[in-house]
Amino acid sequence: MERRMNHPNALYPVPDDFAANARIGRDDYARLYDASVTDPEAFWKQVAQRLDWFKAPTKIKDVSFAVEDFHIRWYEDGELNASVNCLDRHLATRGDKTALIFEPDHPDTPSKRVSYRELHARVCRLANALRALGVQKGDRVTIYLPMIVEAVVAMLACARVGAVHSVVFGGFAPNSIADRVADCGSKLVITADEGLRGSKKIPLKANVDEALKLPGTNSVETVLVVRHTGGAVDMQMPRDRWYDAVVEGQPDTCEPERMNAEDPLFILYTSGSTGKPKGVLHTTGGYLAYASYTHECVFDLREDDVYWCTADVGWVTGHSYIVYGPLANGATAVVFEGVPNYPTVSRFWEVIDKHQVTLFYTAPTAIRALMRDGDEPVKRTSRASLRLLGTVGEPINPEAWRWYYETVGDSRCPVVDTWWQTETGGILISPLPGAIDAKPGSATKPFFGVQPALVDANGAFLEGEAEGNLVLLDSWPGQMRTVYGDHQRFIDTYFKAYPGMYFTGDGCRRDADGYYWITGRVDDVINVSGHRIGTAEVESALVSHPKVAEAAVVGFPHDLKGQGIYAYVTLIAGEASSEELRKELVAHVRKEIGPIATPDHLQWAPGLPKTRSGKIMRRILRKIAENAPDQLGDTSTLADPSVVDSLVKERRDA
Ligand code: 6R9
Repeated sequence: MERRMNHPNALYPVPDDFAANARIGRDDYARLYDASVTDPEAFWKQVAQRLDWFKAPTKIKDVSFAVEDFHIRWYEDGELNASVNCLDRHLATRGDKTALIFEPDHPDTPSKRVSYRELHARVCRLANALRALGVQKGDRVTIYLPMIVEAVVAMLACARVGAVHSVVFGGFAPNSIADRVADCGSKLVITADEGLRGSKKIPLKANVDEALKLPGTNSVETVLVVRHTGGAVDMQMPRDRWYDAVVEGQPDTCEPERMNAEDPLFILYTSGSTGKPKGVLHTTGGYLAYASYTHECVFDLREDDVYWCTADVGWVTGHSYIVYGPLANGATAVVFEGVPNYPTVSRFWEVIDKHQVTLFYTAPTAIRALMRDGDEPVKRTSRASLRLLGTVGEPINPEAWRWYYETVGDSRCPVVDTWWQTETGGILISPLPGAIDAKPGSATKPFFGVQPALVDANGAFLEGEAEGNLVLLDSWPGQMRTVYGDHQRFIDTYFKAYPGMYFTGDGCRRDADGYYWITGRVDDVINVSGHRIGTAEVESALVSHPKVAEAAVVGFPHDLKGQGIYAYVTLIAGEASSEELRKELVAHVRKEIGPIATPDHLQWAPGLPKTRSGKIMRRILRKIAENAPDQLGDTSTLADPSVVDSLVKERRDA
């Protein structure tokens, strides 16, 4: 954290030429923000007009965060279809415009352009095939695909027939797929033979096969398999069907389902501080209006922009800012299958030149990794097409921000540091690039309608310059509506800590200019390279190993990943620690959850620091992991203080 404070007030003003032509200019922000919070009904009614409705909403907002009368409804009498908004309505004016540019893993493989007309036809063919396979409005469909055009087609085809998609990131292991399939009772899974990332093959279909052997997954009737690499897979008949065979011969038009604004659009699983990942549920009208409106304002979208968000569709950023936001806006979006450092560390910048990308949106972890290789791999490319840069997923340290701004953007392009969450559906705190001067490391100011506040541990409001827990005082249309299958958990997780407010789980500082600086999670969620991992998930994976008696997992500062995973493991009596066992346990976690949960450090712990009531004191474990034993704080409530001394000693000697 210290590094962020280097130049706390360095201001990067909006470039004049950018401000002059921006959608939201310098004078607009205060006026529109004011309007959005004084009369939200009128404001969001106006915003809803950007969508095509079968039936326009007359009821705009009906929200109560009070636990006893809890409800969140936006546009509740409106009717629309998300795929119609992303496709059909563009056909008359943008039919031949490129909707997607597919850039494959290897640069020698040809890229492909898909027009709005072609994307519409492909979505309709798959939607017809889904209906023919018995998928109906309200059914759940799991999508486990690489970053290929079919991933976008699959999401929109679900939306067309009113099926609720649940995209599972390709980096998750069979157990994690099975948990997610079982939790929502998916009827159908769409996958591919294999994925490709940096020339490495990912056995997607084999992972699905493993997952569907696990208990709780009987709901799955059909598995559609996209032929992508051509790698060999086992096809289990009649369950498994080739994607190309089922879409073959289907009509290229398809009657869209009429959805109520509050009908579910998708479920996306995300990690919380306790238990299994939660199925975050987003609905149709509010989500789509919010994703498209924020995409237009924050990226200052123009008709001829080429927009590239490097996220994976397995995360919310891919949902809102590769698929729904950009396509609802009729934009041209790049879909990139590969990784930033393959075949070389210039890949991002080469792709920007190749496709003349104007708007580029990536994660701080990628920026930090590429920054390590110096300026030359960037400077040997042109990047003249760029006009705006964005970041998302974790706090960006000012050094990385400045390198991004100066080296990647040649000090020409505004940087938007966008803070938001799976739960929020879209960006909540971010500069508007033509209106708000940037400060490296700050997400700056709230978007329209968003009312952030800081509270202390007791829920008392902190005014002015302050640091505390970040809460939101009122709803916005893109807010999640429930945890799938467990509405009480939704209320308990987000609305109980500070009654009447949404608790984000993030810590935050507000400076004298009213700028917000997100400091990171204050709960037991670790943010590894922008991916959320619950400490409880890693702990339960560890204790599922027969030799492990107990485990405690914390985050610690990591130069590249932002945070790394630090695991303390107590073995069952009689088991001896060894380097081999350490490797085995790390591999076990990868197998149970997936590579993204790989522990960076695993320390043997003869005992864990606990209170007399048996609660593990994570605060102490975090300090030991940080190698800051002088900052352990109060240890007087420990049942056995000597446990700490031995952990500290072992950490120091490691
Ligand atoms: C969109 C996304 C959400 C958590 C969030 C916060 C962190 C995201 C950030 C940021 C600082 C930013 N986070 N963007 N922290 N500055 N610009 O990442 O969703 O995967 O649900 O993660 O990520 O801690 O609470 P998700």
